Amino acid sequence: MAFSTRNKLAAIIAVAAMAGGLAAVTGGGSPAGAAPATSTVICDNGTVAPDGAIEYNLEARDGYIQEPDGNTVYAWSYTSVGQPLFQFPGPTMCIDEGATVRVVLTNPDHVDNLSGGIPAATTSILFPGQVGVTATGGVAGLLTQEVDSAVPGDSVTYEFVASAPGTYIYQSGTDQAVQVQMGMFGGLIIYPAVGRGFAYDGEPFDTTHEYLLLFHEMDPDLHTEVELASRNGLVGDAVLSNYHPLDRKSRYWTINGRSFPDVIAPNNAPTLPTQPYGGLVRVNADDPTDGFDQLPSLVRYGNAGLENHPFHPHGNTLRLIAQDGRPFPDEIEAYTKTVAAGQTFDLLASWEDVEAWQGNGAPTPINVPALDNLVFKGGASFYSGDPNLGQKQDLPATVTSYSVCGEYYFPWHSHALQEIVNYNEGFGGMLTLWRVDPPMEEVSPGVWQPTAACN
Ligand SMILES: [Cu+2]
Repeated sequence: MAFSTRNKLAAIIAVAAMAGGLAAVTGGGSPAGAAPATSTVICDNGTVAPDGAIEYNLEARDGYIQEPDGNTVYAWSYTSVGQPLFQFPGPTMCIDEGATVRVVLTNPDHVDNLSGGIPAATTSILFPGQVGVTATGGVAGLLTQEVDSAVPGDSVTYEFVASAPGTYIYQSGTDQAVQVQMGMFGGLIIYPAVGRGFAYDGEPFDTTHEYLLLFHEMDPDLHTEVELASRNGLVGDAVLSNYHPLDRKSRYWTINGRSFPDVIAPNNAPTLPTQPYGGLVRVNADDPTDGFDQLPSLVRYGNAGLENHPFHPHGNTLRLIAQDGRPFPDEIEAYTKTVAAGQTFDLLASWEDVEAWQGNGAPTPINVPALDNLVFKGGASFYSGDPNLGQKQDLPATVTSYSVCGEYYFPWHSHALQEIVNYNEGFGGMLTLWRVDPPMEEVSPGVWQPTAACN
């Protein structure tokens, strides 16, 4: 039980600490007060080709992304053909085990800074972890077949059978120190044959709470060099002639292409038109006495960057079930996991409501700091005013609480603390929150729904 009391204190400390950071950094996205309900993974299921293959038509594109400090960064990525806007990172491919996957990559004519193709000479896609990938068309590159921008209409077709369920990334296989940093990566999820409610065989999760967190970092100086070269009409290898990967100094660290606090804005936030994927993690607390078996949330990590990132939640440990799309024989209690460049992890996140913190049980002895001693820097807080889950109390009139229904918020971030900044200003960068909502409610016999006030 000491465990739970510590958690509760951690929640209070966490919200007090985070309030200042949010107030100090105004982002392109809306802070959590906008009830970011829609941060679950957005699946691109592709289209079914006449031969039954699941087909994706992707093109290399350039465009701009926003950083919370007001900077914009020129970037490259993969975008579905026909999609009007550039997107960063590329679409998340969701595939069922056993499916044949066919990805056709093109690089349209580069239109100077108007979101056309990328001005690199060649580009490509690698599918790490997939077995028997074939690549046809284009020109032979070092690692795979590449689209040649000198050949109008050139394309490469990659094909493989989705044989191993799990979490993967896909990324450029061409001049990777440049192209992957420029943003040419995306997520790939293969669901097991038993169904999309399972991470792996025998690992069920709450399908309304599935999250993909893709890590990446950028040196904007290098992006600017590439942008200026393309604006000056340089194409192909000339674009990269002033690009020195060994001089790289990262300034922005992102989750799903966004830096905190933009990370916690909802999916498809209109203020972040080219960065559609949110990164807030949500969990419904499990009340062990209520008769409802709350399944855990599934959180998928993928590191598409060049640096390793030690990543951890506050408030509770996680259950690590797989690495690089390969399940462990037994789950492992996990706290800080260093996610190496190119690596993926699958973790289950849950919250045991062991003391009926939603206010229905006996009061828990806990010393809550007096309100005067809680820091409401900038007048903003994630604290509800009440330590019990699902309860709210009045806060000082000068304080705006982002708490919707008395839910808890905890940081979940890179513990390389120089990475939770936006160009040296904290809090920012590779940081998200997780939000613990009260247990589900039985609205009629056998029918369980999230607490209405939390939606
Ligand atoms: Cu921490």
